[in-house]
Amino acid sequence: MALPNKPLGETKAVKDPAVEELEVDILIVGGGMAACGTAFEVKKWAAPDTKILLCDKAAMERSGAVAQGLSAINTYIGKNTPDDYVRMVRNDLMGIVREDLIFDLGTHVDDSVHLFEEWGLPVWKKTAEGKNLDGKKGQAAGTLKSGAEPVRTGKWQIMINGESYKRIVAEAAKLALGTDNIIERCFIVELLLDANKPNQIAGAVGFSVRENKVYIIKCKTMMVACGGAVNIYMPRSVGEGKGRAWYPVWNAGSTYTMCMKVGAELSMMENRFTPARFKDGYGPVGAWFLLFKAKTLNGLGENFAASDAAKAELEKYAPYGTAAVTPTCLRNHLMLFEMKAGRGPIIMDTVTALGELGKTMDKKELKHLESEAWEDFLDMTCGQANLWCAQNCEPEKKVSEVMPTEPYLLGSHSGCCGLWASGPDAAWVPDSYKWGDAGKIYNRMTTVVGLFTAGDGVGCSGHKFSSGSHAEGRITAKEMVKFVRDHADFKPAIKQSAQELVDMVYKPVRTYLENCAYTTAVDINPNYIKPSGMALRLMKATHEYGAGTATYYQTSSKSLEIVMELLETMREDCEKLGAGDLHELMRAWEIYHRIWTVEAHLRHIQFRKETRYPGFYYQADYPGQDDANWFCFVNSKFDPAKKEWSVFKKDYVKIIP
Ligand code: SFD
Ligand code: AMP
Repeated sequence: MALPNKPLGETKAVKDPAVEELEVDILIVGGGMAACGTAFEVKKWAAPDTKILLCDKAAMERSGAVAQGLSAINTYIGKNTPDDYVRMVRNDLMGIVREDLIFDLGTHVDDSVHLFEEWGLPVWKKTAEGKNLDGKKGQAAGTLKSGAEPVRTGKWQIMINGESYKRIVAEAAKLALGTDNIIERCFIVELLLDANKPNQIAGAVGFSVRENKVYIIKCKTMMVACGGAVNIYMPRSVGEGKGRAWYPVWNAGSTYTMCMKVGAELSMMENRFTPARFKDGYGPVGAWFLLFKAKTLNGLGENFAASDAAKAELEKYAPYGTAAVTPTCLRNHLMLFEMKAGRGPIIMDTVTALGELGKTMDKKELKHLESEAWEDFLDMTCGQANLWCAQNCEPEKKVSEVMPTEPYLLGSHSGCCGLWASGPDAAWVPDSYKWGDAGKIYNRMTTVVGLFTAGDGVGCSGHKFSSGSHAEGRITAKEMVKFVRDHADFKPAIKQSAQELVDMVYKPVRTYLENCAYTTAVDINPNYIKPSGMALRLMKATHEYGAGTATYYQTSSKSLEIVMELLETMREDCEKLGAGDLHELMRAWEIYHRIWTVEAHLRHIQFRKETRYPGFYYQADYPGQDDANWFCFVNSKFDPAKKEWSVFKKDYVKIIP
């Protein structure tokens, strides 16, 4: 159930919160695109007496990456084929991907897009004369399902009027699951293994960010879809602009940390995403490149991507670099190449692009085109539109700078880090790619029995985007229902007592309350560190040593050694986090999740002795790709009993020619 918005100020934390203990069959952690897919689908397959619960740290209508809305759905297969979709993803991610997961997604994703349209999301349509119809006109032109043509920008992307995208998707999820089965403003802190069955999930513990209350939830099976990780590196926006990032600032790596801490295997955590974005406002570039056909120029006004030097650079990374569409990391690499050579900054030539398109338009159509340029940002990154206003920028008259952002970790956009998840139960899927429990295979289950994930959580299969994350959540729903049916006798038991769990979750509050009277300024105290201080400490370390923007995304073996030591101290010092109110308690757990996640990221970079993704990061001691030794996945596992990490190789299997 949704709790009302808080009154002015944050709710003070108390030493002893109320405790609510719940037991369900299926627990959904997260309320974003993937979790909404699960919530929408799950009851259709479950027996009527199945107990299901969803916990979201925020309010589903505006939680996760789609909170502000979107202007495009980046994965719609339409007249393309799932095989081709696999080839596109494989090329963009420099060859090493899980083709089973990608193909499986490609066969399901369009159904989610058709549902979004049915629920009221306006999808742009193309007329027989090649004109674009958006808004109500697009809706009146018929649905995609009935055969109407979408407005394609690239081969895979379609345009929408998507300011209310997340509200629409959340409404359907809530209606299907029932609001009594949803707890909003509930931050899940840790997952809990079963007391009797090794490596099996049995529950989770979290707390309300609106009331002093801890939730202890037992379950037979669970999916964790808490998105990716943002603010793990120093953002480019500081001071007045602080708080802006491209990916959602409120996703703190909870998916990766919580799952890895119970022993789930991670894969490709070295793969990060540093997208090229409009400078300072973080406006996405896709619509500008693909819909408005804009070009980027270097500081000398040259179309550097078409130069001979760029071609030679791309040839070094053949066959990816020489493919028809240059992979995202290599597009960044070319930008960085220019900037490092002193030919920056990089400019998005909005003026020429709109001028060219406008040549064949009448006055009314031209006005509409200009409004589309604004709406692209107003629908998904309104801060960028604000910045244009603040800088007197009319894109048809004044160009804008673009810049690669600080690194993010994610598995659903143009990156592919995440959990090592089982593929579907099909003969064409290699044995090493599918697993489950007691002789059954469970698609999208992690290596912990009963623990599933989707969206940003599933590794090695990027380019799912919003639609694919929703579809993957729906796939997971069916598998969890199957798991519950197959494990009808399983009685989850939690090792820790309720008191131990409450003490763990509220430790930062206790530390604060016991020590805050010692100093006059509550933020400065020798006995605790506030989460905001810890966040700055983390960002400084990753920024300088972990291939942040400070070094043009370059790191080295020595730098990695240093940052690892810093991270270890940070983890130790997290014992002394202090939180005076519930918001700060959330911040304390977020920074804890971020530290673990970024440590996994850097451990993977340390292990992979090559530079597989130039433009995303550079390992200076191992420049270039080394297919002979590294054409494989890198996986890692934290052993919860021994408290030890291991990092190792996993074979890549090519499925689609
Ligand atoms: O323009 C806890 N994305 C785009 N997708 C598209 O299809 N088209 C686009 O146009 C895309 N672009 C884009 C995109 C994202 C953003 C931020 C911008 C632009 C500005 C990507 C998609 O949005 C993304 O792929 C999916 O949303 C991923 O789905 P999912 O479910 O994996 O993550 P989520 O939606 O962020 O949801 C996370 C949920 O977890 C909750 N949560 N709950 C409980 N306890 C915890 N500890 C929790 N931690 C997090 C969150 O509240 C949220 O509900 S463009 O750039 O290309
Ligand atoms: P972005 O706005 O950068 O997140 O990109 C949105 C979509 O467009 C994603 O599917 C990208 O892979 C794709 N895209 C963005 N820029 C380009 C480009 N220059 N060439 C081809 N595809 C692109």
